[in-house]
Amino acid sequence: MNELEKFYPIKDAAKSHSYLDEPTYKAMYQQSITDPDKFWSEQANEFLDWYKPFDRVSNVDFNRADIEWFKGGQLNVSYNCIDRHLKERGEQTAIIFEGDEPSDTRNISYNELHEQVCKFANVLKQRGVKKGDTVCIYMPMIPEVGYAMLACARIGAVHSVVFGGFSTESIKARIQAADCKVVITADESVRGGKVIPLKANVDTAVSDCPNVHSVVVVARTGADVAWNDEIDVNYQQAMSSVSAVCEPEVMDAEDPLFILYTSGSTGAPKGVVHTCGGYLLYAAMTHKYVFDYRDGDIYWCTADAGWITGHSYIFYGPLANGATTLVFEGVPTYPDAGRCWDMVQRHKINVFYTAPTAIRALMGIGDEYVLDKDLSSLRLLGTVGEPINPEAWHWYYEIVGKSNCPIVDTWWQTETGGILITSLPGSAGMKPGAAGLPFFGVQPVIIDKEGNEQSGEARGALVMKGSWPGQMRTLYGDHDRFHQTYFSQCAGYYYTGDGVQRDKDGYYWILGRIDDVLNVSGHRLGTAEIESALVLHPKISEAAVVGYPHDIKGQGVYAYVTLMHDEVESEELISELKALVAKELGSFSKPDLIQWAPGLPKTRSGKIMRRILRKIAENDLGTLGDTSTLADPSVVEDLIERRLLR
Ligand code: 6R9
Repeated sequence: MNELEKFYPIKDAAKSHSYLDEPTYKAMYQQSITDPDKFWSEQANEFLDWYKPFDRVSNVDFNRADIEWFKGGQLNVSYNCIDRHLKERGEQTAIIFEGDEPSDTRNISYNELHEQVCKFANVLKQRGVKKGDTVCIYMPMIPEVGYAMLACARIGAVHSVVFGGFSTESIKARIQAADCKVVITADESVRGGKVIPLKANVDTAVSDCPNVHSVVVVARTGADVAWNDEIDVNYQQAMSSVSAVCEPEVMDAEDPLFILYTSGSTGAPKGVVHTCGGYLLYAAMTHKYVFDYRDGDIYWCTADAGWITGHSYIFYGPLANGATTLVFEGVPTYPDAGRCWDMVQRHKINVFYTAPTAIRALMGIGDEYVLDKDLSSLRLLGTVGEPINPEAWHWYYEIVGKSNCPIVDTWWQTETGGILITSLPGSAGMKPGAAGLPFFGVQPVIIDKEGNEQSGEARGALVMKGSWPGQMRTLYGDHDRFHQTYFSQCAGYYYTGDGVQRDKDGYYWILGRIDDVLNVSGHRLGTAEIESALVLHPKISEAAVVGYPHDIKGQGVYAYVTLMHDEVESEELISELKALVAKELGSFSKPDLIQWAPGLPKTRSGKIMRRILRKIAENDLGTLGDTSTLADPSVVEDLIERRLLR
């Protein structure tokens, strides 16, 4: 049967658990489109506590890239995620922490979370951090990363979390771009038994960041690290001497909450800015409805805090809803491939949310690691980050979920703040590989190459009509680039950069990026950044990077490199290039395959024809397409000759 025709109806268990049956979803969706201000005003008052009510629900002009929600309203995000729960659930576990070693686990109650966050906020205040200041967080997945984020939110500082796997160069670039004066880090992080020297990386980075006056260091492993008394602050010591009282700062709904850097198709990473009111509402509301979250659920999202999924669905969404959320330091394959299922069994996880790349990796190792565990606590499974291939979907559904748990395939982006397209578990059946239907207030539109809206079954570029509260507001320090990137491609719409297909039932099937952004293991990598790193090597004159299908990672990184005149090809040079990219960008950006390219296919205006390079990398030579616009069509023959996959 054609995959597009496979359909898994909603099972009774999902129906009876769910908040929303199909008619309720449809009615609410309809209301969210026909009377959005009334709809969102009600939701904002249901989900959040405000110090002062908002004056206006939304004020949006996509032509000018001006987006505001809940203007005039005042609130504090950490108050909404912690303080307001204390009366009813102070002793309830807010965070279950499990370290890299399975024996290292502990529970943090809402009371304890409150104390830690207040103290941490006071430590930051002591170092001079004020409302509006930017703070860089470069941490392992330990509870302190959540304390740090919430402490910033409490005092109105804007955090910029940098993934702990990023290189020294990436941290430096992000500290400088957001002008952070304070960095929060740990001595080391441990993942899968391997140690990453976070503090040493920060030391190297801040040696080029004269504005950084404080580096707060959490002792995770207790390793001996270099210490500079002038700027380094011992977290544990500082926490022991500050007060546990810290009043939350009153913030405007549109004050920035955080910056998160993500890769674009060109140039430097983009500092996506989210604000307090709209973002928190959208994270909380999607967390409740998409995961059918109920009080008492044990919820686990395996993402890292360095990605938007960690922000919205480990910390902000779940904590705003008073949930118990699991923070995991390790990796799914350590000590063995049964780690996740062992954790599900031990912590009685009800909702499990992960990425297709992890599912594929675990599926490849074998069913025995799943089958010997008791997974009966699981009620719902989720995926995010890339399209899930039907084979992995079936494994997840049948072997992990025992054909009893709905799978929510959630499509969204750093820019969207929360989930925009997914089949809500109690209101729509599932199609393996399809993201599904739009969430409330979301109006997906498919446009063709000329920018015309397509109706019914269609294929084209995915854009959004109208705004939703979780939408990003700007790119930090560069509103023109924000306008240019997202609102100039198709006037009046938000341009997602993804290709999509809509089927006869209105389900959306994401086809992947249209631009030059790769999706490697669910991580967004800009080809331009990898190319820039490669040409830093003195022996390389030019580089072009494309993706190719990779069994586990979804996409692998395939680099074509051109040597400087008189330089020679060698295996050593290949290793040097891989190491160079790892140093500049982090190891997951490292090319999987590097092909020598004496010439690259270019148009007469000098644009590299990536379409052709992609086909050669994929060994898909039958459909190279038109090469007539190339300045020198003979380079293509040569590249085909040298291709690495056959
Ligand atoms: C949340 C997140 C965004 C890009 C997005 C798309 C891809 C994410 C997906 C998916 C198919 C899904 N993507 N979820 N593709 N199905 N369920 O991943 O944010 O890191 O910004 O990446 O990821 O291409 O445009 P981000």
